[in-house]
Amino acid sequence: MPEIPIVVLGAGAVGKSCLTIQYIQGHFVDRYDPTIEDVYRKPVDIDGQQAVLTIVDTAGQDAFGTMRESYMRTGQAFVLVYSITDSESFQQLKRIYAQLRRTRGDGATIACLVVGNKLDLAAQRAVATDEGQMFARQAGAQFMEISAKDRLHVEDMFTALVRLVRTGGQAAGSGGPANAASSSSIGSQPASSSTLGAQATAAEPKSVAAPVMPAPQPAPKPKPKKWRCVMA
Ligand SMILES: Nc1nc2c(ncn2[C@@H]2O[C@H](COP(=O)(O)OP(=O)(O)O)[C@@H](O)[C@H]2O)c(=O)[nH]1
Ligand SMILES: [Mg+2]
Repeated sequence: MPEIPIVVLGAGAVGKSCLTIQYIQGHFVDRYDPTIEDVYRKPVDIDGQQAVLTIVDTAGQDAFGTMRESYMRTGQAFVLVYSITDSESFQQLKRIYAQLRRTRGDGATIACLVVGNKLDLAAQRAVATDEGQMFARQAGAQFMEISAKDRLHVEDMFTALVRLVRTGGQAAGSGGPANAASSSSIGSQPASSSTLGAQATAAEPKSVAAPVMPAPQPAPKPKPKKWRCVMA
């Protein structure tokens, strides 16, 4: 079964752990140790094709450290999260994205979703939907606003990401959920030819299935203090 390594990136306290746990375990955790870096494995069947998602919920104060860069290198798809109630988290996400761009190479297509979390706190909104959308467009990414707390669009988000990977990182038509607060499907950067290679998709390979990343490199992985692998 093809494995899809997904990395959840973003500033601290934007809800990376909550949205990941909500997706994997189906409940909202009010408090979660901000230093824990978890890896979850979840078998999924999306559009009749099976895959195993390996989701890294990144953590730590070392925002631009070696761990993060190593995940940026080996991930196949990225969830770029900010909180709609925290404009600093939006600015920080832009910096994280810039690092991702540098790490993957300027011409490379990156399968990523820009996600504004905490939509249930819209009354405390500090980042306008338009701003998130504009950033996503510049990044060639799809955009969604979600609530990890209310499980709003959490499932849709991972489904959209898997579809993005299967179409080679290009946003496929109007693939986003119909009722998402907003979703733009852009992503028209050409796949760099050097990234073309074998992507382990299930049966019925579509005509264009340009993989999104070079083969994972055997980066030395210093283990964070707390690290667990959780089977869904
Ligand atoms: N209201 C609301 N709070 C959230 C949501 N997602 C996360 N939180 C809260 O935000 C804080 C940080 O969440 P966490 O997942 O630990 O953030 P992380 O550091 O990005 O992993 C916690 O207090 C959560 O309860 C959400 O969708 N809505
Ligand atoms: Mg966390």
